Amino acid sequence: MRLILLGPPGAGKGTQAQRLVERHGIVQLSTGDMLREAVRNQTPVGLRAKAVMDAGQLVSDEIVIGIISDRIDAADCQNGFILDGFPRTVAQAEALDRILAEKGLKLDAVIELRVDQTRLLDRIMGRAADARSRGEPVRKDDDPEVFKTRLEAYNRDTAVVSPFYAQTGRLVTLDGMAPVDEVTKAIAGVLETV
Ligand code: B4P
Repeated sequence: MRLILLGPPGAGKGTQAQRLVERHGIVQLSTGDMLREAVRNQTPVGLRAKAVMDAGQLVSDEIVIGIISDRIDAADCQNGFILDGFPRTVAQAEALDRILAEKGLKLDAVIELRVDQTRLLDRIMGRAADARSRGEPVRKDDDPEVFKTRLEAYNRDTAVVSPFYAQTGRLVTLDGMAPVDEVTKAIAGVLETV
């Protein structure tokens, strides 16, 4: 199964992707996690991405497309994958179509989690509070001011990705404001039909 989860920052893409990994045993490809790992390991990509991510901006298409293109070739992706946080621009979506076509692969589902923007900041602040209570570091971009920039980047560059898939009849939109278990059930319902 090859699946894309779309939605604004804090929509629950990562939360649902982890549940799908547990249930279906397919790999989660989170560009956010991959970039954070690159930053931690101070790789050349991480060194270029750090300031951009900390400011809540999007990392360049060139970097992110390169990461995904290489990752999809790995052995653990041969039975499928969940893309979480990618594509975030139409250029990334077009590149993904090209990459998959070259490999003779197709997408099974593109699922958008719709959440009112007024609810997103509360979720992100909740994630920061959870991290603090566990004594874990809080993500630099889980800060109210940086979050504003992330939402602006979403509205400017990423919101247009859903219509890109809708045009070709590939988009299913679900209510991402429902409790986590209900969103999981709704996603399972979509996957039964593919
Ligand atoms: P990401 O790591 O993708 O961060 P995110 O948008 O915050 O994640 P998500 O929507 O998965 O939220 P989550 O499930 O955790 O990106 C971080 C940065 O990396 C970007 O700003 C950018 O700089 C860079 N980047 C990544 N991909 C890129 C790309 N393709 N191109 C360019 N740059 C890229 O949920 C958030 C919180 O809500 C959690 O606390 C969760 O418990 C809660 N929650 C989830 N579902 C809920 C529900 N149904 N009800 C109530 N709470 C819920």
